[in-house]
Amino acid sequence: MAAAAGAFSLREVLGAFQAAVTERREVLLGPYLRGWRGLVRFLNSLGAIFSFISKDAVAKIQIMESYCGGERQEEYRTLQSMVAYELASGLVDLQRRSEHPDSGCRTVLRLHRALRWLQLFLEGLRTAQEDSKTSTICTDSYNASLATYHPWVVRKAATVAFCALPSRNAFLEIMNVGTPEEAVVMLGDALPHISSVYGITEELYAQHKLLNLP
Ligand code: 1Q0
Repeated sequence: MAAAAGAFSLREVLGAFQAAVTERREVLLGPYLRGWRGLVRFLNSLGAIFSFISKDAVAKIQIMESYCGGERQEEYRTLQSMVAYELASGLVDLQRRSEHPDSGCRTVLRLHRALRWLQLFLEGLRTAQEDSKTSTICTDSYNASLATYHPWVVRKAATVAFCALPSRNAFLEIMNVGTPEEAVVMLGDALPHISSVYGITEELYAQHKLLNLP
């Protein structure tokens, strides 16, 4: 079944991550944040139990959108220009969150870590057996990525919420890209783009020693 006009389709969301990478391997913040907005919309459609996750994601997206639409918007066109600008201007708290608690660099780092979860989750979803549990795929991906950075209480709440996820086939269907088989194909096409955004960001942050920003 094709997605109805105006209906939510994850194809567009994943397309945003594709559009985020330029030929010069820069990451454009506009499409990057659009991709996140779409993911949050999808998360909200899964139920109120996920709202503590989407609230945090939205707060971070909003911080970034305000930079991207603000006075220094040229500096926030790409991830590369943002890192260069914030570091050169002393706008990043490197040791302790104090004067610049919401720098673009630390805010994107949180989304970047979540993107690793997404990459693992989608890969798990794509390659799992038909009768696999989405909650298991999600928990495994989370434990192998984001969980490292979360305190016990957040890990507990996240794991409880994951139990509310629908079965793998139902999940593939609500992605609204056609049959589960078509969704699997779409995931195979989309994943290299997400991996590319993830890899470029990881390299940039490693280069500037930003991977542990408080
Ligand atoms: C489908 C299930 C979604 C599961 C999402 C997994 C992430 C769990 C994260 C739990 C985070 C809880 C709230 C707060 C955390 C913050 O402390 C933490 C650090 O920030 P800070 O400022 O305190 O240092 N924040 C984060 O780690 C950011 C977390 C952002 C999570 C964004 C998840 C967006 C998910 C979208 C759903 C995608 C569904 C995938 C299907 C796509 C299919 C093509």
